[in-house]
Amino acid sequence: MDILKIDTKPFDNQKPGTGGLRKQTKIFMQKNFLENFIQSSISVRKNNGDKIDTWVIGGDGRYPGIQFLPKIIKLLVANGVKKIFVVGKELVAPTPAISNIIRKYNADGGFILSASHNPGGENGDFGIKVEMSNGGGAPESITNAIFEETKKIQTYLSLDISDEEALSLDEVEFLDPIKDYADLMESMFDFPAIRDWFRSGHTFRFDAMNASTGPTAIEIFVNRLEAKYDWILNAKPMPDFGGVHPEPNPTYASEIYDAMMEGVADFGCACDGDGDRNMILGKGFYVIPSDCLAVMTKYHKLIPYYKDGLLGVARSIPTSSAVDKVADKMGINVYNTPTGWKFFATLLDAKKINLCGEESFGQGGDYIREKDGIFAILFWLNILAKTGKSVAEIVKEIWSENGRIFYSQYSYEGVDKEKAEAIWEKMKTISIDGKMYGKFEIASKEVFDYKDPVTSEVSKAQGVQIFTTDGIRIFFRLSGTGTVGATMRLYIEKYEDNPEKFNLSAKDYLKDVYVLVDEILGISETFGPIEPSAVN
Ligand code: G16
Repeated sequence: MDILKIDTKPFDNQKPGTGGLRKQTKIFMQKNFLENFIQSSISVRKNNGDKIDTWVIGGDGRYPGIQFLPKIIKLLVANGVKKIFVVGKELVAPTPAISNIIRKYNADGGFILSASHNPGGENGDFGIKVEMSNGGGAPESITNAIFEETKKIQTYLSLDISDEEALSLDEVEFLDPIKDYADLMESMFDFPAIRDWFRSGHTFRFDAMNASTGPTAIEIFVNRLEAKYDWILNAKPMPDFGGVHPEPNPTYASEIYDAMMEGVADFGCACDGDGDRNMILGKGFYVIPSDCLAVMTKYHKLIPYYKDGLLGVARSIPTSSAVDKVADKMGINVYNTPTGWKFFATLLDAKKINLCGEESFGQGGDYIREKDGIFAILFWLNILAKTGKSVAEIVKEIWSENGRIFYSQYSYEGVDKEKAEAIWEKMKTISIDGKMYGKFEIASKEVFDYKDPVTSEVSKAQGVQIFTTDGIRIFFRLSGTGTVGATMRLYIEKYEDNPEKFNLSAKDYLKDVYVLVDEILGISETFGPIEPSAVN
């Protein structure tokens, strides 16, 4: 087979964000855009002296992943990769199942063709998650090096064969990851207890949002746990997710959210495009992801996999401190990391933690290095089955034991980039300690820099944190996963110990804080009258 050296020109917009490179699909369709990024990623691993013998390619099935597949195969083989595992029929598999394959087959790395929770299709987004041999996203040292490489790339390698021939190369093996992943889940959770919970008449709904988790959900929930087939909604993966925005939160997963608020089932849940995010719902009750992590921590010993206890837990810094209250009481260490699952990986690898989670609808553990929607759902089913309590009872019990952390995460998506960046720059440098905003006094404001406790790698300016004298915490950062303009993310929390207030909605309880944030950041002043596009 002849190796081709193909001339190309650098693109200046290939900086990976929070979870890989994400762009509008039409940007990815530009000539050589994909090849440049893949070649740059491989070159960085080669230049590091890393082995690149075995590689995994997976994806959430979004357009045009399957068309990109032969191009990636040719590029990898031309660069010396000897074995390529292609995961999932039509390249459809949840990210956690792909992470599992990378680990199981000792691959040296992988590419996941997914823009996660972003909409798909020709007018949606596409992305590439760059995976390491531990089955997790590349750390910043690697993604920064990839970005540098993309700025100077002049050639990429390929093979002088057709796309069809590429798919049948000896180096290529197609794998169905569902059985491996379902077996893994069955080994971790109490499936007989969950089956009994279903058999005793409890009801369930899972919304796959026309994305990658449908077939895996049918195998696990229906075939192995005896849930009814019609409890699995939108289970057929589609390349454009049928036009839905596959993000499991009350704003975008409103079909299941509204049905659960009307009490359609005892337990409801949803996963995002690539199956690493989840939303948890009880009958008429929505569980915020921060509280999910607190619940998992409290009940971890009910899970066979965690019966010997937790080594530690971690949360990203914008996540609420609900888990800290639970973990403190149980004598479990809590680590705070920046946003981005890759920051948990070093703690997991070093066995400092074995459970972690984020406000952005994700939890996971040490068995893989990606967050995992179905894992979180099974965790809940296991808890419901073993305690016999309802979702609302479980969460409210934690509030009455520890006080409730009222929490809200809201976003201004796709706003003017320059204006959003100006607010970010202002917030990093502004000095407001001691300043009054109406009834609120600012106690302190700090820029959050992170030093990885394992590698000592420093990641600067991961957000701005503001505390008021009466205990409000505000966190602000720019999203690293949006593809149009900029997305400003805001996170607010306040601790409350008066049980009479526990049943208030977070939106009502925090209504003055939304106004305070607007004033401190100057959001309306900058953008004019503006409402956040997603409030969770
Ligand atoms: C990715 C990361 C998550 C992170 C999220 C934040 O998730 O893996 O760890 O919390 O991005 O997104 P943003 O920067 O927009 O706030 P995913 O599910 O998009 O791959």
